[in-house]
Amino acid sequence: MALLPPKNRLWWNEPLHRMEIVWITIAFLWGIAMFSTMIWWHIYGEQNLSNESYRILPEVYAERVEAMIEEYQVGEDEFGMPIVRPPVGADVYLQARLWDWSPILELVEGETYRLHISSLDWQHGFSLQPTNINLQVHPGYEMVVTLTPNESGEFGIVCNEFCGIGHHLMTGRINVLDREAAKAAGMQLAAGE
Ligand SMILES: [Cu+2]
Repeated sequence: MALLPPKNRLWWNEPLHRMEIVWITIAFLWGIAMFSTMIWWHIYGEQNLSNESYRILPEVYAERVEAMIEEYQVGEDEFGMPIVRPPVGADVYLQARLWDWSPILELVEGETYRLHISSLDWQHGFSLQPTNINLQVHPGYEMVVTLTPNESGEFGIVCNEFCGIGHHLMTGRINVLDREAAKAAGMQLAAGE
């Protein structure tokens, strides 16, 4: 009867039943195996990003985004969102806020960038489609991802962290130029052919 305390109060002095020690051993080894899988998958799964994160004030982050837009803007889309073409290898800044991703970055296939992502106001979720790269984006912290686009085209960004009434409208874009187009546009490329 479980309502009353057991007769023998010092249950930890009781010898373990063989079956019990077998199950404890199995559970322990399984736990170790599952834990090792996380490390193994991080290295060989090619899925988890090795990103860095730093503290930054939203105002300071906004200034860096503004400065980059001012320096490298090449146009704007039909909604007035600036299109920015930073030099290859640069630190590039993407800003999340209620409810847009700013600016539209134009990167070059095969070139490596440090992509900074942060939020000015609230928690958002960076989800790059169709490659399915996902990051949580918080105000006060910037995520830095070292990224080398391996195919050209237009990539969509959606917010995948519910952030209010305009959440479903919170989309953005990264354009990846192919190397020929970038050269034709007069860009200086760094990576070898
Ligand atoms: Cu959002």
